[in-house]
Amino acid sequence: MTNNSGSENAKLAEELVETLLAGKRQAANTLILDRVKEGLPIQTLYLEVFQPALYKIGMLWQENSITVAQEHYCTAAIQMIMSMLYTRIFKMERNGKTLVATCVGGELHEIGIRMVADFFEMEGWDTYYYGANTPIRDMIETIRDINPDVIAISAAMSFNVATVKDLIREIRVELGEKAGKILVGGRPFNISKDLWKEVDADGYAVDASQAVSVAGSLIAM
Ligand code: B12
Repeated sequence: MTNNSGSENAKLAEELVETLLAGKRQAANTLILDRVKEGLPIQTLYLEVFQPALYKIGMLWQENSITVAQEHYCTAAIQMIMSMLYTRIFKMERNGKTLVATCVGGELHEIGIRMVADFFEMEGWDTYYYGANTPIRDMIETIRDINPDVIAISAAMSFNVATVKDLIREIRVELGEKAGKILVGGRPFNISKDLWKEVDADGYAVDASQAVSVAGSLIAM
């Protein structure tokens, strides 16, 4: 199994962005799937290729070098390529642990929490991924039904941090001790390192890889 070096992965991320900005999503698909067939681990692909590629796209968009339409095209294409990987992601042996993963209501950035859910899935967890913009009421009912070991909550926009806090408060009020451990993450939590404590979470992780290890320590406590 080959595991590309950091610089090779950075080059691949750049090539992916260039290919997508040239409007060639089929070529981008081949570029990535070929590397995966050659042995590039999906975890490395996510964190060292897709994540930096998306951050780059965000920067280009922020500085008006690309249009909103180009950003949407690139984002949709990366999600399409991610979808091609599930036959590999779902193959792992189960470990009996369950994760619920969601964005809060109003939060439309869903790829980060999707990566988090996929990392847990690849470690053998049964994952329930709800994506963007999930209302508090529905999440409470879902968590009650599923009774997960860990609840992963994501916000990319700082204006959604208050909703993270509301959701956690409701989980604690309604489910008390029975609620699983609550992990938060996303851009505002990466910028302000103690913010997770202010929203009354049990833990925080900087990325999808660290999320799995922090969850492991939380449920061992
Ligand atoms: C794609 C994108 C969108 C898409 C999202 C589509 C989708 N289906 O997800 C759309 C077009 C909807 C969008 C909308 C907006 N966006 Co936007 N978007 C992005 C972009 C380019 C990529 C996001 C992404 O997928 N990143 C890659 C993932 C993998 O990274 P990540 O989210 O950080 O996740 C990792 C970690 O944070 C962590 N993590 C994340 N969640 C969790 C949860 C837990 C529990 C744990 C442990 C860890 C964890 O693990 C993840 C994997 O390692 C970013 C650029 C950026 N820097 O991210 C801008 C960005 C986030 N957006 C931005 C903005 C401004 C907006 C809008 C306000 C634009 C507008 N004017 O409408 C809206 C807000 C929408 C809303 N209400 O949520 C800004 C935010 C700036 C700021 N100061 O906060 C950014 C940074 C772009 C920029 N440089 O200006 N956006």
